[in-house]
Amino acid sequence: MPTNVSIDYKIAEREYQEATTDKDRLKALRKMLSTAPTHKGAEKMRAHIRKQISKYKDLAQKEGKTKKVKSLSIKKEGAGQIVFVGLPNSGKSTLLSKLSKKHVEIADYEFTTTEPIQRMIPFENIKLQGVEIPAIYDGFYESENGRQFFGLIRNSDFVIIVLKSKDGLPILKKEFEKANINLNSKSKYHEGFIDYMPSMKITWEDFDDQKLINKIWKKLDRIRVQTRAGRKVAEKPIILNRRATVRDVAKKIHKDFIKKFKYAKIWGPSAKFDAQQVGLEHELKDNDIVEIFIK
Ligand SMILES: Nc1nc2c(ncn2[C@@H]2O[C@H](COP(=O)(O)OP(=O)(O)OP(=O)(O)O)[C@@H](O)[C@H]2O)c(=O)[nH]1
Ligand SMILES: [Mg+2]
Repeated sequence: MPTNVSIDYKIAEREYQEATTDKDRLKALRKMLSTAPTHKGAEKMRAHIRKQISKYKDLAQKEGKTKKVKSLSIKKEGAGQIVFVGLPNSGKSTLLSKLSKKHVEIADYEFTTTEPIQRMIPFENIKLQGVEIPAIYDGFYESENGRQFFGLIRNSDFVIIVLKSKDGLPILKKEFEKANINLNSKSKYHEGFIDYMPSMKITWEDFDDQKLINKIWKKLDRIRVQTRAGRKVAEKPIILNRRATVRDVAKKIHKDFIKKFKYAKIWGPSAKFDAQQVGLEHELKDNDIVEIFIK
């Protein structure tokens, strides 16, 4: 996939990913085609867009005749949004209920959960947002809300694949491929038509593992940092991406803090000793405490 695409193309591509109706998808795809690179190396890419256009042309016509789809989105909250996906009756609700310690409807028949449900999962001094996605099956992507549910997954920070047995994997793989989501990535990024996302497979034997949330948090690729002013340490940590620096903390507190920055003092895993003085480029670690001094 050629990467030297124009800004206009990137904007059109974003519009395509965020579109919630086939009509909007079609509009965005046409924009993508008109702004795509014209050189020979991009021929495959243009052919792919053309193919998508003809597909959505059909779908958009059908959509016009049926009722409008309702919005099934869930607002992001907490230190990271984790989605639970799996086949029907694979134990998604059971796991979400265990981790959140809250009630979730569980039943021994299939398709108990028909719309996304969220429960906050407490972990030490933070909360993660757990979201159960209705069961995935052969043909899920093409189903009424399939693309919208995949939109939710795409927008999340981490995917947990809940498995009763490994037999379920081929179906899941096929549906995720249709949605252009690759789950074999260490971090989340987007390239060409594909969304790369971090994920983790969980089977029923792992359910009682108290270390599970810890493991999920580590794989989320984020860190939490508490700020300090004088003797007071803020209770609620700031959530940052892994490899974040003091500069990122300063930026989050106040936009003037970078200009006025004198030095910072740090405590915790990234500090050589308590109250070590560091500059803006110092890389932080999970559970650090930072105090910023300004001019
Ligand atoms: N033996 C055993 N049964 C389990 C375990 N976890 C879940 N179950 C059972 O598996 C069934 C499925 O549970 P749910 O949690 O509702 O599954 P789900 O994936 O949310 O199902 P849908 O929402 O219908 O897609 C229930 O009957 C649970 O009691 C487990 O660790 N061991
Ligand atoms: Mg369920």
